[in-house]
Amino acid sequence: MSTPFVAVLMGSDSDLPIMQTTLDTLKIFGIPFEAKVTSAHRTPAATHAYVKDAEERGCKVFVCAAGLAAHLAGAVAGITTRPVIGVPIDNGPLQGHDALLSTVMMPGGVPVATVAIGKAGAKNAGYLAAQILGVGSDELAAAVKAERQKSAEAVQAKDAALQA
Ligand code: RP5
Repeated sequence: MSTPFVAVLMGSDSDLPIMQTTLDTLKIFGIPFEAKVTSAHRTPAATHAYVKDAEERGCKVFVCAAGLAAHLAGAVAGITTRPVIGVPIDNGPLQGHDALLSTVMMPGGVPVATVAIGKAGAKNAGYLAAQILGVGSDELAAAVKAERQKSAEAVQAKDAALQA
């Protein structure tokens, strides 16, 4: 039986400094992942082949990051019916607004769960993948809840420091 994993695709290695946040988040939850540079525009055939192969090997969720005319998430969503999370990258002259619209404005029936532009979105892509997989895993769902609790406690500690 294949091991379930998350595939994290990025259109260029220039996306990695932001997408490292997704990889780090998946590591926190102990979720196996593959990271791959593949482009909807520059390597379309390789992207298609990877997605089909990853699906067969047990990929349960695809996270796709791209900047500029960001078509990677949409192209992947057209190949697979597994959940696709899109991360718009802010590395161009339009500060990621171009990537946001290119990622989010999918035609009906081919969804991309689009998160925020940049680092917050990259972090949320990891959380969202964990929450999707957590539907079938009590252990993972509990780990997500525990991280949320830690985050709440960090906010409360900052407030307590302010009040002191
Ligand atoms: C997109 O074009 C990539 O995802 C990247 O965000 C952007 C620029 O790519 P490079 O020119 O840095 O390789 O396809």
